[in-house]
Amino acid sequence: MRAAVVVGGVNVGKSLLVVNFAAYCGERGLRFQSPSGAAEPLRPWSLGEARRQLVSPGPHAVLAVQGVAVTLTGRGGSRSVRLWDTPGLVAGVARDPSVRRAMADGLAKLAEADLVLHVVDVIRPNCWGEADQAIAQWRATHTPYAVVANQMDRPGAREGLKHLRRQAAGLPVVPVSALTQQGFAGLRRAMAASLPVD
Ligand SMILES: Nc1nc2c(ncn2[C@@H]2O[C@H](COP(=O)(O)OP(=O)(O)OP(=O)(O)O)[C@@H](O)[C@H]2O)c(=O)[nH]1
Ligand SMILES: [Mg+2]
Repeated sequence: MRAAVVVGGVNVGKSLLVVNFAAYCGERGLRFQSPSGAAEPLRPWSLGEARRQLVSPGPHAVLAVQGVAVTLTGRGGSRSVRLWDTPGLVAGVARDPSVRRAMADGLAKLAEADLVLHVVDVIRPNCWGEADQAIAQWRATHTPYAVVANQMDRPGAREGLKHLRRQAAGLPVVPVSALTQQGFAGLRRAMAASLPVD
């Protein structure tokens, strides 16, 4: 199974994207797996439970790297892929040792990605920060890669998207809202174009 690693800054909407995109792909019970392959929890979460456990308005609510399997159906056949949610990355060295360890786990998973989905919050001023530039420089060259411009449902998103496109010039940008699922069809097409059929 291929690995699509969802990465980006703190609180940009990575976890909500993973849960709601899995729902969009037709998944109803989400069984997350750790990088070691252990299923955590043993029973699948409902979509509501997954959102309660993983999505939070505060930073670094979840420090675990965990993935959920989805099937992308489309023209040409279906593709099985595991979507990996990772802890938010910050520029510099985080003070909290558990955050440092979590970021290292996320970077290790990112190094193994078959596809990188780099999530950015378009509403934030300077949404393309130092950590984002570092991720793009490292992973956009040899691996299928897309910037996922999130939070497109919020006021000011169009201007934010224009700014992001200027900052991330030359990189593919897919606008979405992880909350309303707008843009998910385009995201699924971009993912399918980068991954082989089963
Ligand atoms: N309006 C709106 N809110 C969003 C969107 N995506 C995420 N949010 C909200 O933003 C907050 C952070 O979402 P998370 O999915 O927890 O963000 P994250 O990137 O996983 O955060 P960390 O794991 O802490 O780095 C939550 O309150 C979400 O409900 C979006 O597209 N639109
Ligand atoms: Mg998260």
